[in-house]
Amino acid sequence: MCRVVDLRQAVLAENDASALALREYLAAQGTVEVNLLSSPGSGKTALLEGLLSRAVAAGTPVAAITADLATENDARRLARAGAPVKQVLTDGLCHLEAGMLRGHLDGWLPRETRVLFVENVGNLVCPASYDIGESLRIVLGSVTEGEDKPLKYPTAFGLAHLVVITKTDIAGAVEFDGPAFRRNVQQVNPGVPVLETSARTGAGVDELLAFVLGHAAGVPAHRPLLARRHARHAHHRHDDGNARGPHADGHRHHDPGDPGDSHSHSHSHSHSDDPGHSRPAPSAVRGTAEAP
Ligand SMILES: Nc1nc2c(ncn2[C@@H]2O[C@H](COP(=O)(O)OP(=O)(O)OP(=O)(O)O)[C@@H](O)[C@H]2O)c(=O)[nH]1
Ligand SMILES: [Mg+2]
Repeated sequence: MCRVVDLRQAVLAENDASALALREYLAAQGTVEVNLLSSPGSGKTALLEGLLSRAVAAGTPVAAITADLATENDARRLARAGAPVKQVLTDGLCHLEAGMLRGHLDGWLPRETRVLFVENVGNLVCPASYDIGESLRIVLGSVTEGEDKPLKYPTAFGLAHLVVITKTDIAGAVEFDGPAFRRNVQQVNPGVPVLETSARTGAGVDELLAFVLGHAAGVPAHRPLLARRHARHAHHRHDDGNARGPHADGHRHHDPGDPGDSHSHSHSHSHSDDPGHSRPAPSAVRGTAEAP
């Protein structure tokens, strides 16, 4: 048992190191990565199609990577938007890892890309523990999945910077209880913003894009991540012995060095294997979301 735990920690630590390198690589060229997580069929690709086509129409340089165990279906759908798109096949793996993603970006990702959207493998369990170099993690829950999913998958929903309710056009037909879903989200992730969307009608898609671009605008083109992280570790550091990986205890970590971060240090502790924790200050992101 101990060996299994040790092995898992080693895998996550290796991934964290790759995520740190990837984040720095992206930061150096001014690209912000957005990780989209949800269970299969929640509407990641449909929503991403809407986001990409709006961004392309506005002249914003965006790109997308979509990961699946099999088929290139999603890449074909996304390519219709006119942005650079790449399909990653994970060879049976139920999540993306930072090193794997990096290998697909090298030589492909256009340098001018401002936002790189990454559609993770449809799964609410495995991908939740893997930092893939993102600065914004968006977790989707569709109205057809039930209001209790945030409680059943607290790691996934608990580590989101933004939760998006999808397929609201059919909420009535499935008697989706929005307030209950929102309560459950807040239980595992207090204060996280929640947006409602429908890829079918387009409702909420402009707001979602504005949220993402508002976040990107707050991330400088080049961030001296290592220097900041070392300073933070000198400030507070301990090893909580968590065998479940980064953020698996459901807390979010905001980055005191991020621009717009004017609120006090609100989380209770930090991990010693911190590379996944350069995510934006939730309050800074929230402020963007609530802007009219
Ligand atoms: N009514 C309705 N259907 C939707 C909406 N978004 C997606 N769908 C449908 O839901 C199904 C799954 O959508 P996808 O976009 O493929 O979902 P996904 O999360 O990308 O799925 P995986 O990549 O397999 O995990 C498709 O049949 C879509 O047409 C929506 O806003 N409203
Ligand atoms: Mg998809």
